[in-house]
Amino acid sequence: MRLLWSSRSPFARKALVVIHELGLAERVTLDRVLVAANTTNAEVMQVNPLSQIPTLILDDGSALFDSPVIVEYLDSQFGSGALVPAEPSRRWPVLRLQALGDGLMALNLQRMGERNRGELASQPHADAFLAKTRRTLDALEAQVADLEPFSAGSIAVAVALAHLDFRFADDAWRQGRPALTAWHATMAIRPSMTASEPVEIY
Ligand SMILES: N[C@@H](CCC(=O)N[C@@H](CS)C(=O)NCC(=O)O)C(=O)O
Repeated sequence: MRLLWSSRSPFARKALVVIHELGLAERVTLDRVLVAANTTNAEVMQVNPLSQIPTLILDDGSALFDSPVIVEYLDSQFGSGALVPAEPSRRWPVLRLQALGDGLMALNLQRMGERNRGELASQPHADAFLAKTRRTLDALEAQVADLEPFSAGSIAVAVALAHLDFRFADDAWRQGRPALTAWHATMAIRPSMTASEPVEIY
């Protein structure tokens, strides 16, 4: 399998963490690609018309995206189904948590986009993105018990928090959120997380 990926993409990191957790690192080739919201990548678009990463190319040449689809595919094919449980009482909380983590990552990317617009940046957008980020962090602090057991949801949240450190260290998201801070510290030392640290190469 091939993963179209970048070391600075949080969504791609989510897929990569799952690849490591499932012991698949030897079976997946990482293909570094450059994507951005304000351009297109012809190579990526051949298999994913959205020009987004992560995109997983299977051995038969077909492609899977986006990250929740890749995570569930890998877990169902190569894992025990524990990351995305089938049983409804576990499944919906996990998917909801994954949506929260993914949403936080998306907010980070939107904030970066706004920051990069320089003088054209919209203050209302920047303010709203930040307010949504803070509210999401407070919600996670209040429901930190729901981050266990380990799942696609907890992976998404851990990666999103690490991406905040990577791109918005000045936010100091740990301040006033001791439970989330302690939980993230235990996640950050997992081998799958240390093997996939973000790096500022595309
Ligand atoms: N919902 C998608 C979001 C993926 C996404 O936004 N990836 C970013 C990189 S972190 C990307 O491909 N951006 C380029 C673009 O949107 O054109 C997922 O979960 O995989």
